[in-house]
Amino acid sequence: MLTFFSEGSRQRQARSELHDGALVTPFERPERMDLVLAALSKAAFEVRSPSDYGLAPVLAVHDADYVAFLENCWQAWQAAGHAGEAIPNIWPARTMRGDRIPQSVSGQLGYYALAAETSITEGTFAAAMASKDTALAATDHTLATGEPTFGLCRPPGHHAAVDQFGGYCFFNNAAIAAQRALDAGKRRVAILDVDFHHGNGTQQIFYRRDDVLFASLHGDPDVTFPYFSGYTDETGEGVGEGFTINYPLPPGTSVATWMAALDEALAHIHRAECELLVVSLGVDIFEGDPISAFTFQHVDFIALGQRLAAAGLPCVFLMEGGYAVEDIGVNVVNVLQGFEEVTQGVK
Ligand code: OKP
Ligand code: ZN
Repeated sequence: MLTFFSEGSRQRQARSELHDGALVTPFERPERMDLVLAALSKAAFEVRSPSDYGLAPVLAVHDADYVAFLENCWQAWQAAGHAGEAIPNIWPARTMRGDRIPQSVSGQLGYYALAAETSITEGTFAAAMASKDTALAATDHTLATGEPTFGLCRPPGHHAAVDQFGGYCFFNNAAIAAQRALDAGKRRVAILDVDFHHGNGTQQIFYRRDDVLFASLHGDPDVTFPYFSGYTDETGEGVGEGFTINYPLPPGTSVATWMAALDEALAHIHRAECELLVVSLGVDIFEGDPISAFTFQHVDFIALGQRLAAAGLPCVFLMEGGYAVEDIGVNVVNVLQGFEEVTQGVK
């Protein structure tokens, strides 16, 4: 399967993630990409660089003030004389005002962040730009050829909302891709999010729309990040009612139960007459993932790819999470090869 990857993704070199009450080396680290690239190369996948699509496709789903904040944050943080990486520590919480965007970068970080684990650093904006270019190039290739395509996006995107970053995400690559397909003439796009964590950002961007169906299988937010999104009663609003569907599953959920939920999600997508499938491909559903709690083995990722292919839609895979660093390459390749086995009739 043709893959797109931008070397620009390496420009995010964050040192700090707030985890378990300590600043640790981020789980979302550049080595993840090298391991996926090595596995792709071993499987003889062709990897191409995306072109530069500029900011217009980003502004089609994100607010301009948010994008400007991300672009300027690191410089403002340094100008303010802070020693470490830019990390929020105050929010417009429920008992305070949410209608003010403070002048100070510290206040702005709280306004535009949805969580505290994700720092902003020198190359963060550039890497986010590279990541959305990867998503757009992959989408364009599928739109032009009908062939499945893999976008090795990094940083990931599914937690990024219209005007908020967090959960390692800055620009919502899947949302940018889906909007691109609509702008190219597709009438309805499905985004299927199989990452362990709920894609709250993707859901929020399309919550009141019926041209993008968002379906997600994830750890029950009652006990799992992002805690405040991903429950079954979130089904969309207005014309978007019925175009969001969530399958929260308890930690330790068996692969058989997970696959049954996947089949329900695919049936829902089928009924909605979608013309393109964008898969938010998080492989943190792997049993060995250090920050997740599902039970996928290597071989189960092949079955996942096969089931996705059975949906019979043109398909764009976009990388989201996956942190069991040694294993993410094989897990990603297994999904893509499982998919190709079905679409190409290869065994
Ligand atoms: C990003 B993606 C562990 C708790 C979770 C943030 C997880 C972000 C996941 N300290 N912290 O969905 O894979
Ligand atoms: Zn995840």
